[in-house]
Amino acid sequence: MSNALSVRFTGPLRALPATARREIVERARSQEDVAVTRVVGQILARVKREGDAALVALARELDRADLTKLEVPREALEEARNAIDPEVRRALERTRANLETVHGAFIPRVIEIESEPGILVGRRPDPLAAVGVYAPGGRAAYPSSVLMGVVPARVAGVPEIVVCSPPGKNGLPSQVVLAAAAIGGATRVFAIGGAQAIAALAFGTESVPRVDRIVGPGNAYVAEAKRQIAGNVGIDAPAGPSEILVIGDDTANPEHVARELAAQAEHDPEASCVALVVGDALAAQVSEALTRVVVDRGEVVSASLSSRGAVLSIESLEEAWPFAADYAAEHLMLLVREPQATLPKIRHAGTVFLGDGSSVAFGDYMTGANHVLPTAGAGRSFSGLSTLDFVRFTTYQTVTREAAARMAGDVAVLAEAEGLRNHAAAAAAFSLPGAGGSR
Ligand code: HSO
Ligand code: ZN
Repeated sequence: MSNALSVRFTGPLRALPATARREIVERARSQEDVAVTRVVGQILARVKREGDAALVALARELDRADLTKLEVPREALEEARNAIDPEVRRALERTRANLETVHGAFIPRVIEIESEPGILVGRRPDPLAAVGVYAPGGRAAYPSSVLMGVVPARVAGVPEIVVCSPPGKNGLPSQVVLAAAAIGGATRVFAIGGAQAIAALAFGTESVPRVDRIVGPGNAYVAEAKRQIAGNVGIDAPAGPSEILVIGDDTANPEHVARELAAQAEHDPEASCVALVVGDALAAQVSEALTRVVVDRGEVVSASLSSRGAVLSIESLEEAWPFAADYAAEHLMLLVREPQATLPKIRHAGTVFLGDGSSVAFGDYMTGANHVLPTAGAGRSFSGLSTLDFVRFTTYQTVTREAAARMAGDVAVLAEAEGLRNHAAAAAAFSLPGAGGSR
C-alpha cells in the first residue's frame, strides 16, 4: 500500500547493538503511569463505598451514558444475537464449537495416587463459582475475544459468568459484544466499562455479583485496576498490545512472513512484530514484501513497524532459539522445514504456529486454541487463558490404619524436631505397639 513503510530494526541479528536488542525484547512496556494508578485507586474506592450509585455516575462522567439499568436484559442479548449478520453469527458459532472441543479436552482430570501402600492422595478440580469476563468497547470490541473468555469458563463448569463492557450512548455495550456474550453462554451482562467494571466485579455491588476471578483484555485503566485488586480476586496474565515473532529458515515464503507481521501490527500502533529469517536475501525480501502486502489500516501497521518492528537475518536457526526464549512472544510462528520436530526448541511462547498453513489469524479466530495470551514477556511466567483459569483444585488424602501405624513414628520424629508435641501425640496414637519408626 505505502512504499514509505519502514521497519525500525533491520540487518543481521548478531550485528545488532546490545541496546537495540534490549529495546526489541523489552518492547511496548509503557512506563508505569502514576496518574493512571491514582485515578484507578480513586475509582476502586468509590465503587467499593457507593456501589451502583458510583457506577451510574461514572458511566455519565466517563462514557457519557445515562443508565437506567446497569444490567443488560436477556431480551436485549437475544435481540443482538438475531440482529448481527447471519454470516458473522455462523462463524462465531463455529469458533464456539472449536473452543468447546479444545478447552473441554484441556479440563484437568481427577488424580488419585498412592504415595505409599495405604496412603492415597487425590486432587480434584473444582470450577470457580463465579467469574467476570471484561470486554473492551471502541475499536477493540472484538466478539472473538468475548468467546475466548466465556466459552472456556462455561466448559470448565463455572455456573455464573458475568460479562462487563462499556455502554455506548444508547446505554448498551456494542451489539457484537452482546451477541457474542449470548452465543458464548454468559449468564449475565452489565453495561459497565473501565476500572469501575473491575471494581464492581471484585467487590460486588447491589446489582453486580462479586466474582472469584476476572479475565479479558482492556485498556491501561482496566489493566491497572486488575493489578490493584489482584490481592482479593484472581486475574489472568497481563495481555497488552499484540505481538508476533516469526522464525523462518530458507523454506519460508517472504510474503507470508510479511503478511503475518502486518496482521498483528494492524491491532495497535504499539504492537511488536519481529521476524528472524535465515539469510540476508530472505530478510530483504520480507522487508520488500511488507511494502506490498498491507491491504488496510496502513497507518496503524506502519506506526507499529516503524516504532517497534524488526526484520533481522540470522545465519542459522540456532541463533533464533535463545532470542525467542528471551523475547517470550505472545504468538510465535515457525516457518521452518520441520516445524513439529523444532517445537521442543521453543521456550516461553504464548502460543506457537507450526508451518506455512498455520496463519496466526486461524488461532486468533477459530482453531479452538485461545487468543488471550501473555504479552510483553509475561510468557516467561504465565500461560494463555484456558479452562485451567476457571478451576481451582481441592486435594485430599486418606490413610489406612496399617499405613498410619507405619507412618506414625517418622511423623512424630519430625513433629518433635519442630517442637510440636501435640502433632507428635496425634500421630503416635496410631503407632502399633512396637511399630516404632519403621515402615
Ligand atoms: N491477535 C489478538 C487477538 C485478536 N485477533 C482478536 C483478532 N481479534 C491477540 O493478540
Ligand atoms: Zn489478532
